[in-house]
Amino acid sequence: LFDSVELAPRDPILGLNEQYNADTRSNKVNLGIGVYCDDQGRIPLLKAVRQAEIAQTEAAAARGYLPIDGIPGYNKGAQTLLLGKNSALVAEGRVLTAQTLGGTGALKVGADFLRRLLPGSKVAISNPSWENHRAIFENAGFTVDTYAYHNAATHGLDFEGMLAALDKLPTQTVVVLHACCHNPTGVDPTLDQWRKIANVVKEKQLVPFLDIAYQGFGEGLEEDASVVRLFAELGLTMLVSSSFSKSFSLYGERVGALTLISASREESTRVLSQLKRLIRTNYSNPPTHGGTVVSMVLNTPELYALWTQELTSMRERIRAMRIQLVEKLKTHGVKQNFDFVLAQRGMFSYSGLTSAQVDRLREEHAIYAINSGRICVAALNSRNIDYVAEAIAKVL
Ligand code: PLP
Ligand code: TYF
Repeated sequence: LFDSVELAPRDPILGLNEQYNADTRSNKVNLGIGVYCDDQGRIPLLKAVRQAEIAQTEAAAARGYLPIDGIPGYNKGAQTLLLGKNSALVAEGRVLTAQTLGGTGALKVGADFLRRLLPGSKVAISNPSWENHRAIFENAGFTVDTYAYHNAATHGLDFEGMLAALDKLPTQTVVVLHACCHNPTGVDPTLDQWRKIANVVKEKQLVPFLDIAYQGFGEGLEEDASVVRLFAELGLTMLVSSSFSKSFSLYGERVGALTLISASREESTRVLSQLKRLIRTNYSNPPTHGGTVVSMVLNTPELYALWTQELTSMRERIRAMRIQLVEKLKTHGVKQNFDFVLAQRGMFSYSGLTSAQVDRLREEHAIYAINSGRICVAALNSRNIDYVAEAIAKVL
């Protein structure tokens, strides 16, 4: 039966992670996968999460099936994070949310839904983008093209190129946009640039699919939702995939949400019924644990306050690492200007390192980065940053 099955290529990021885990060198550093580590190099268990988990364990609640679209308080919490406390759209019943298996699950459910709705449409993702974007939409049956995004020469945004590319897309093309903390580059448009992007999306009748996997890691929870709110204010109907994997440090719990903004309450009802049908025939309903924890944190004022403090600490630690990396590269004699690292946001930096330099970092220094030159700044800490800066200086 399985004779003809070919070996599939590994996911470039998860594959590199396996290679890192198998490396026996004691000085190894993993700047590959996008995971936030604290200054001790560990994935933190947030205090707010721990408190919610203790309360949940003490409550010894039964584990019945959740509704197909998940926990109502969770979905409400996800909507509030995106659109704010007093959203008119929410009040009008135009916003619908389903708890999903991570941000990946949200993208997948959204992709399957759109494929049925728009069989003639293509998808456009940024060049470059998170590798899984292409894979998810292709796997759902779409042809995936790219729009210009990163300018390697300036280490910034190719804004003119991006606008021109979006302007050329056929009507009803699905455009995947990173709402903040672009993965892999760390380069985000300014709010003013986003206004122009949103106008093109509206004029050209493109279908925006905003991906927000790092809310709170850019400028703050509210600030990082600005792009979603900007699109919403323009009256655009759209899809949004949220991931709480990073912001709650709950990677393995698969906590995400798919939110759709429709034209009316009545339309929302029809759309949600179709989403539920897709989910039912896929994984039936989401798991209880992570969703319950996130819902408790989002809906309990004290836990919410604690969580936002912890999220702020994570964001500020990454920022401090960016500053130190740039300083230490200078200390180690690097002449190139790395100040662009300070302008990037979120967990990642497109460092400008070549594939050959990344290979040398791994082979000679046990430092793992993505071949594109992407490094995870959130994996730097006070113990490894000198070593990393020195090694980068050596391979440059
Ligand atoms: N979207 C982007 C841009 C990401 O970087 C990630 C990272 O994992 C995801 C979506 C998926 O998130 P999750 O791990 O919650 O599936
Ligand atoms: O980009 C990253 O490193 C994270 C983690 O298939 C990730 O988003 C990477 C690859 C993948 C799933 C998650």
